[in-house]
Formats: sequence, C-alpha cells, structure tokens
Amino acid sequence: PPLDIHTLGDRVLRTNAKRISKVDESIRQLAKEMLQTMYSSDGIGLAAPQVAIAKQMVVIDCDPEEPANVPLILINPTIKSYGRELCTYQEGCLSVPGVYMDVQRPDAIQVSYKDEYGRPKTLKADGLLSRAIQHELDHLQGVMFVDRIENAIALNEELQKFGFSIQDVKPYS
Ligand code: QAP
Ligand code: CO
Repeated sequence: PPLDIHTLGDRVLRTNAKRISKVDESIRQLAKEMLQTMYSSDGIGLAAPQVAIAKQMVVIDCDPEEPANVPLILINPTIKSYGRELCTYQEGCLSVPGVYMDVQRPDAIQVSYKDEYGRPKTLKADGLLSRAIQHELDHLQGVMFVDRIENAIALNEELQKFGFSIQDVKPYS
C-alpha cells in the first residue's frame, strides 16, 4: 500500500533528515515503497521526509511513461557543484498539491550519492532531472519550493486557492 504523503504545514517537512549509516535491505524496501507512492500519486520525485521518514533518501523518475527507464534512488546525496546559469521552471510538489509556481535555480549540477546497494556514485544533470534533484534535496533540509518564491502576493493567492496558508512558508534567505 502507498505511504501517506504529508503536506505543507506538517512539522515533519521542516526537519533535517539524518544520514543513512548503512544501506541494507530495509533501506531498499523503503525505496521501493517510496517509488510505489510516487507512481501512484503521479509524481516524478519524492523525498523521505514527505512520507514522515527523516532520512536522507530521495527517489526520482522523470519519465515514468517509459518502461525501460530506471528510477533514480539517491542516498545521502550532496550537490558538489552548480552550473553558472540560472533558469526558471514551473515547479509543483506532492506535498503542496495543486500549487505550481515559477522557481529560479541553477541550470546544471553535479551530485554525489550512494545507490541502493551503498555504492558511491556521481551524476551530472541538467534540464528536468537537475531541477528534480535540486527540489528533492531541498526537502532533506526542510526546505519547500514555495519558500523560494519571492512574490509573496502571488504566492499567497495561489496557496489560498488550494487550501494552504502563507503562515506555513519559511522564506529562504
Ligand atoms: C518535484 O514534483 C519537481 O500539485 C516533483 O496535484 C518539481 O512530482 C521536479 C504533483 C518540478 C521537477 C520539476 C504535484 C502531482 C507532482 C501536484 C512532483 C499534483 C499532483 C509533483
Ligand atoms: Co516536493
């Protein structure tokens, strides 16, 4: 059964996720359950804190329609470098359903992580994948995409439409 996805205003989304010290079968099981949860809610990315698990793990599948595509499982990920250019992309989040807004972030990144077998990896990403990784890694530090929106008036209006409160936004400095 899919896990419950917590929404903006839930405290668990503001916690700092803990590093995973040992990648074992229980971690692989959690990754599997997170992927099922993400697919059944039509998402392309999900971070463990969104399902109330304060561990450094995210799952991403930018092309879920493509059966040959392998989902990404990132454990203890860190962004090693950012590209020089910024780009704007309309983001959404399974924890803020209905709300989509433009967010500016670096275009490209290089990320280091462990895979589901504990093997160290690095990955260079741009485009949608880079965007998804940056969005999901924010969750591991208790940051929500709405925190990164500077136009508080437009944000407030959009949040209200979908039953969320600007009081639950923590502007990113
Ligand atoms: C994060 O977002 C992301 O509002 C993943 O009603 C965002 O999977 C990656 C979703 C932008 C790359 C670019 C949102 C599903 C899914 C909703 C998601 C909704 C149903 C969002
Ligand atoms: Co999100």
